Amino acid sequence: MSVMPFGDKSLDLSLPHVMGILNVTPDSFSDGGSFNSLDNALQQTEKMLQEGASLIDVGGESTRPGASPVSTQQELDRVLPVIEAIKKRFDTIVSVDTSTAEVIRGAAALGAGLINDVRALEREGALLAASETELPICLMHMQGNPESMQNSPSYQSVVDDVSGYLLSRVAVCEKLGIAKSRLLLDVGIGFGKSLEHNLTLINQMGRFKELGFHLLTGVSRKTMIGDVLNLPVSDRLFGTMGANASAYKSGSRLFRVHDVKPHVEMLALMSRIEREI
Ligand code: 7PM
Repeated sequence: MSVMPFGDKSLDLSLPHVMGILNVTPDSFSDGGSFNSLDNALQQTEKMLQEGASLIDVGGESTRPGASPVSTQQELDRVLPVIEAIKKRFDTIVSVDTSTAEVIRGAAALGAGLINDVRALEREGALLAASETELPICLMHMQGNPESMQNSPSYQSVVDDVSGYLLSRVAVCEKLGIAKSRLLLDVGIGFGKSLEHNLTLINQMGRFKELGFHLLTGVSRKTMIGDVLNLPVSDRLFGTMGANASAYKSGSRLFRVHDVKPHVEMLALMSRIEREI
């Protein structure tokens, strides 16, 4: 048993858990912005919870390669009403996908249970805001910024560079009094990485498990799946599940996905098989 508190709830991270993606951006690349209203957001949330999601990840900033930045006010307006409505209506954990201090504070005040930051709390004020919430934090690696990160990603050794970066962020967090037990790590698939970099990180995910942190994987429908299979975003589910099954075998226990039901079922089998001796 390895129980981690997420605000008013907790999860046993010796078992796999699915985090359902709820994009509240008007330009979300694989849902066409169709959930960009409170009603649609709640309907999508209800469906993902019925399908077995343990958390709902609410994000209002598109971090798509080449995306332009959104203002703090825009992000607050998109994200906070959705978090408030979900916490009012459903008994679940809401994760907030943000790098912005004001959004971190606002989300925590509304009952969010996890801070999920693709910038690993590097933005001005984010570290202090996150530390004061006392919530768990997912630190993700990204090389560069969303506007230009896919132009020419390069590493000396992708595994050593990404793990070195994540450990440096862990150290910064510890300086502010954030306990290691509050931190989750994520290699950041697709964030300033070539296909080979992404494949190596998944192949070597055991190296990240050895660092002694819980791991989150976000590979759902990403370009690397499309590049291997030569398939559009709409046809990347089976490839996504292969990548996530591999990450599970290497110790990842949280899976950020669009397609909840197939992953809940796949992970139930992975987990049961692992328990048999
Ligand atoms: C448009 C393009 C919208 C790309 C969203 C995205 C991750 C994440 C994202 C991840 C963690 C996506 C990305 N990806 N948070 N947020 N890990 N922790 O493909 O891999 O969903 S946003």
